Amino acid sequence: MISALMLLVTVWSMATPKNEDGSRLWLRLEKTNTTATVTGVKCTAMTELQSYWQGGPVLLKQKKGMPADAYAIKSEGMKTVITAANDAGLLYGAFHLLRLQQTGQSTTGLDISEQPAYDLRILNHWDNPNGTVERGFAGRSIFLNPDPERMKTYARANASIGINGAVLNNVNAKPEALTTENLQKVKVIADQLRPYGIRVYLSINFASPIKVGGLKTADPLDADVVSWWKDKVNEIYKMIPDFGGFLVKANSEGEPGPQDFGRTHADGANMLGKVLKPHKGIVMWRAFVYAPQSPDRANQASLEFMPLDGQFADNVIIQIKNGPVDFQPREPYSPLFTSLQKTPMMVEFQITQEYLGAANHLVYLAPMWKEFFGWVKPASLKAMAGVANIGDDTNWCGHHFAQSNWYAFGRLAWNPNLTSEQIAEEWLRQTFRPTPQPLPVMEGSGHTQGSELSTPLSHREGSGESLLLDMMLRSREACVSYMMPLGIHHIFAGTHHYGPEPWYSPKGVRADWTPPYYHKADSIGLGFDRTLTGSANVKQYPEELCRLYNDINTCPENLLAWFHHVPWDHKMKSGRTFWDELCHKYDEGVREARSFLVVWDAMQPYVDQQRFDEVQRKLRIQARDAEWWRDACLLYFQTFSHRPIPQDMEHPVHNLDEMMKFRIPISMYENPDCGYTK
Ligand code: GCV
Repeated sequence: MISALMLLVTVWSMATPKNEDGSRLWLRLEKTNTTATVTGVKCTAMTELQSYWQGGPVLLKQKKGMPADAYAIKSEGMKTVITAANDAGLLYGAFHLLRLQQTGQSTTGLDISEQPAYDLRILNHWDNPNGTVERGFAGRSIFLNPDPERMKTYARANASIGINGAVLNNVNAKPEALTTENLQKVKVIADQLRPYGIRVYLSINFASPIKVGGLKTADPLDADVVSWWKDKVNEIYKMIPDFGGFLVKANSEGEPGPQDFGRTHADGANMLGKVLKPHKGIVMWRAFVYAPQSPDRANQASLEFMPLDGQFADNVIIQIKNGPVDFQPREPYSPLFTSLQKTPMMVEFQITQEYLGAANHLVYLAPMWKEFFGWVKPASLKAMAGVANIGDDTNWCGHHFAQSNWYAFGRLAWNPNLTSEQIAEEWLRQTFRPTPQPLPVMEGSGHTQGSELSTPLSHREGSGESLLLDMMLRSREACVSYMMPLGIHHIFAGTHHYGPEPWYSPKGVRADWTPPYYHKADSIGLGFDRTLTGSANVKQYPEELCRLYNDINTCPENLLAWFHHVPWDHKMKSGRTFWDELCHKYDEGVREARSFLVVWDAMQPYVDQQRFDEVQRKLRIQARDAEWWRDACLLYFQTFSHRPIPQDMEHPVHNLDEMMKFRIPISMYENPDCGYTK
């Protein structure tokens, strides 16, 4: 280990970097002293390049007929020509060029053409009118009193990775989102974001005609209701001519919807689609629905939406979470993605780490999103949405490394074929390397896939950058291992979802909001039987996958307890019993989390002190939390398995009864200071 860590000393920067607070995100190019020569179309691309470009002259050219937002960058002698059909395309081209400069790549001999995979690359902010952010772990809403400088950085950061839309408020939408007073605030933000190609959208409360308009009903087929929405939409477009449209959470978790009036999701969505259509607005209608009485929550969305396939208007897109339950550390894909045939769909990823350690754990999410794209063809989707992890914390995301998830989301929405490695490497170089230093040679480490946890990170060789890269790539799998390996899911603390509470089951709480509903631990085994003889959820998948998942001997082991009630003595591929394997997985996760700390500690000379200290503090919390997760889950499940913890692993160091009494006094709007520290 020592030799590996010493190696990095030789390759990463030697100068001690100045303290940084993370407020500049990955946009750390210094303004140039002399204005760069940029000619052609006068737009934001020009001002960006004039301020930050250090190379030769650049010409910005408009070319009709190119796809919207696409661009070409070509070197012509000393000059670089960026061509695009619209200002946004030129801006994306400019940021591409700046990225090359910032990551130390060649900026000559260029012949690049890029086109986004999706027209709509959108952040969903879950911000409330009082400034709280649901599942937000980085402070309060940036939109409450939008500071122009901060808005500009937000807009630049988004544009630099191709994000072109922002839903400004929580899907649990307060009706006041649509009051004239609020719309005036939205207009101010829209004006600030427009120069960077970002359109604003709003989440709406389906009962707004009653709550804001004073009508007696919000029935989507009622003429007065339709006319109220028409007037409201006209009012919005008068203020914000390029307003993007509405995001709707309807008949879900207590939110109102068309079913309250005996209508379907299609009736509700199409009514809104129709009033937005003349303005070119769209409706993003969420498929996140589940009923308390359902024996399997994972079945619910397909049951409600499949009968409506083909009934949605052409400016309605069904927004579906990547998995069938709820942003768990690992889920299979939501079967709606392969079942809906005649309905435009978009995926909703969660960038904020509601279920992945909030802003305390370093978990790089690109591997999780790439896993989804291994199941669902990118081309089968119309758009990509990500629940933002942004707040008014100085470093925007609460954890310096959480910025990489915002970055990765944007890059994947632009090009889902990029690899997790490519994106992490780009981000690391821009975020931690001082410029314009040459990049270190990447050698020796041989990048791993996220699932290969066999060689501890702290025993691997490589440059500082490659060790950090490896750490990022392993972090999601590590998190799955120490939180809920082998297909276990939703065993989180009741309300804030931070730590483990597999036992949480208070009287009166909906069963599907308690962990025992999902893990079903008993003397026989552990896991949710979703086979054909269980909830039959496997049947919602294409035949081949159905067969694969249905058989306990062919089901991928990392989804075993998702699809099966696995007997404690079930033989795993490793030769171990399921119980022993579970114990080892948890322990492997703990060891991984500890190794991140070792790697980071070795970075001290090469990272500025402030960010070094802040990340180190978080990694310590993560390592302790990993231990807490392992101990709580294994000791609790042991009360069902009645089997010993294997001798060849570290044994729990905490007491179950004490962990069961432990509470973190936080709401769903806060990041915990730490987890269990006893
Ligand atoms: C915005 C989960 C979260 C809720 C969230 C909901 C949703 O249930 O815990 O905070 O509400 O998903 O995505 O609508």
